[in-house]
Amino acid sequence: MSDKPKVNENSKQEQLEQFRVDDANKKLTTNQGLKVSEDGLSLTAGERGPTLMEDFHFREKMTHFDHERIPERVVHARGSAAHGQFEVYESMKPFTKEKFLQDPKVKTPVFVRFSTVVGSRGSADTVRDVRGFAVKFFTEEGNYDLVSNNMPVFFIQDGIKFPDVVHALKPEPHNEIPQASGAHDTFWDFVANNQESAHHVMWLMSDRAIPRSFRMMQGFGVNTFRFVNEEGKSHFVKFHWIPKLGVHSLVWDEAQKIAGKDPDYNRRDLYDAIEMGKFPEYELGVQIIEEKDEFAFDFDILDATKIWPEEDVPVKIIGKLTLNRNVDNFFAETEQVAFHPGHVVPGIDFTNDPLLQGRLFSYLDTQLIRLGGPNFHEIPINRSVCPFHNNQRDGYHRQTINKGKVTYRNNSLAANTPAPTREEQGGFAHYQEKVEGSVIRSRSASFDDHFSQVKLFWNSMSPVEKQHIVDAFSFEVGSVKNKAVRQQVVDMFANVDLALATQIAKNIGATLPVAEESTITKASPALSQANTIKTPAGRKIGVILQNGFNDSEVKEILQGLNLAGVAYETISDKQGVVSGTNNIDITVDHTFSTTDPVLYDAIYIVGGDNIDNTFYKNANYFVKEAFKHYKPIGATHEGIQWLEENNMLDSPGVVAVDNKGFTEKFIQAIAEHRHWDRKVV
Ligand code: HDE
Repeated sequence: MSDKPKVNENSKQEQLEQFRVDDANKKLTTNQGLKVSEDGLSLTAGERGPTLMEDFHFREKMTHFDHERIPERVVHARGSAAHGQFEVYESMKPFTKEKFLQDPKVKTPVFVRFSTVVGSRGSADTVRDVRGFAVKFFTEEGNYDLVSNNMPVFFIQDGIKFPDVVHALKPEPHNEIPQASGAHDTFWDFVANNQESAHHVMWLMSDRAIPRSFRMMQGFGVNTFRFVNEEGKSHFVKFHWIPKLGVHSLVWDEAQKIAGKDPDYNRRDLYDAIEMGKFPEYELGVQIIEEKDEFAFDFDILDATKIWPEEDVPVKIIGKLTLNRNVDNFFAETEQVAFHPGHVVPGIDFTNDPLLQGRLFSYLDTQLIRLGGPNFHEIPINRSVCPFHNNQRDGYHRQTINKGKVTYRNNSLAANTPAPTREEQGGFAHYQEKVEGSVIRSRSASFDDHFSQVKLFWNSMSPVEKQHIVDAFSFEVGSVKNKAVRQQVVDMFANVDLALATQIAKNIGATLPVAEESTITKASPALSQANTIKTPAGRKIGVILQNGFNDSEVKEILQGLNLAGVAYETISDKQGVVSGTNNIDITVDHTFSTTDPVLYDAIYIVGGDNIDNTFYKNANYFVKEAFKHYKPIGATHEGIQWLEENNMLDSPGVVAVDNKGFTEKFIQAIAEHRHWDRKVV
């Protein structure tokens, strides 16, 4: 590889291309390249005799299989990833010298992995949990990892408590129950005894914890970083990813059902969207605080349990991330990718945020055990697109064949190379922050307020969001067996809002809390999903139809939906095709038994002229579930009659008209996502 890299959006794909292998239509060989004459019978002494040791093909095949698994990630084990690119809208030169943030013409290749945190690799996608949003930028100066979550705060303030919170949250150790859920004693015991967790817990009880799609959730860098410019001037910075499709969630009943009906719901959604060419997009936003304003806020800007309210520190949109290619091999790419907040490039640096400092140790360490040694940077997905040279050698699975005999510095045999690069010439040099202090295990009092911003969050929620939070607490804390823990949680959240805590107490049979009402009235509208982007694009609807449907009308409606970016699947009682009144055939994607209403954002009920009782009953189930989950329902012809029978016709989000205006009205209803003002009994 040349030492003068030219990175463009294809650089990573070109690099990966040399590692991609297509085994189809090839001869079967051993790993040594030997062609094999038989693959289904082991070598035995006689037709009914024992297997022989010399069967190297059997031994190689079985041994490789026996070693297929690697340890799953200790957290964020379940994930899905995609390739893409990042472009900056305008030069960020005044703030940072990061090369990939200078020139709008530069498209930087990226690899992004989304994840849940608590569950094992095979757990369901739609559990109540934080979502990871880790982005690896392959820049010309090396890899930069922005390892984010879909919630802007964290449970703890200091990295040293991470093993504690994760132990408490993971399935309980004596019986490994429950999987991928915080609804158990140890988690809430941790919460009640670590009150700094209040803010994050509130986010976890909110709709953010059950995102509709990875394409419809925000990402937050959580920790406070630094931008450093050419002049060496530093600004504090927080990162935000904002999805172009808006921020949308499932409802709890739906999330639980999807966990059974399609545990791969979010993974499939991401994969399918990219296969269909509906590339997910997110804008990158930054909040910037000048060094002189470090102490200008009523919270500590280095405290990861705090947000910087957007109304006080505006989010500046600076670029766009597009995911445009699925992985070819899940293990090689998604499983083996190794993120680390310490993978930085010149222009970005750390702060003394004590959570970040803890992370800087953990991520490198965890890769050593998970990926089997110190050479994980050589795994194709992890390789930087610029060259790397140093005196590190050997170790498990080393692939580079370093030439020469000099593996040390200082040396004269290789003219003292590989040589460091001075900062002015592009070498990374840590920001020269002045630090002083006694060696101490103690935290500044500026980290002590654990409730004001939780109240800010609560105040910012819409009535529906508030109700969902109460319901979530009632389910989660209600699942705790230990009554004392339940009571402690109620008393803890009385510090946030008395009405909230009282409602939880009533629902879970705890003693009503006694506390002074918080006096904080401030709200941050940016926190509410009610204020998010509303677009029909990216949604998937189920179309229920049967032979004898009005085909020309349906075709037109489906085309209209397609143009608005809405994907659809057709559902009937049998596989094959359904024929319309003018003999136009439509392929059936699903029968009532291979899909479920919870898997769609909306239902369009068309009907047909051969509706028997079973079809009617199945279709009714789809409509009723969609109705209950506040989803848009569209109906024409027979469909209208069915809605009438169910008393749904005049409800918000139900579009039932036999005329030209249908498509437009239905699209508007779909864009709304959910119709909360609907009366659901
Ligand atoms: Fe992580 N985290 N984390 N984390 N984290 C890991 O690294 C850790 C934190 C996040 O898709 C691990 O490779 C500590 C905050 C994501 O591969 C591990 C602390 C945020 C991913 C680790 C935190 C994150 C991880 C496990 C507190 C949001 C998945 C496997 C000091 C900004 C990356 C691995 C992927 C993964 C440690 C807190 C995000 C153990 C010690 C805050 C998205 O190293």
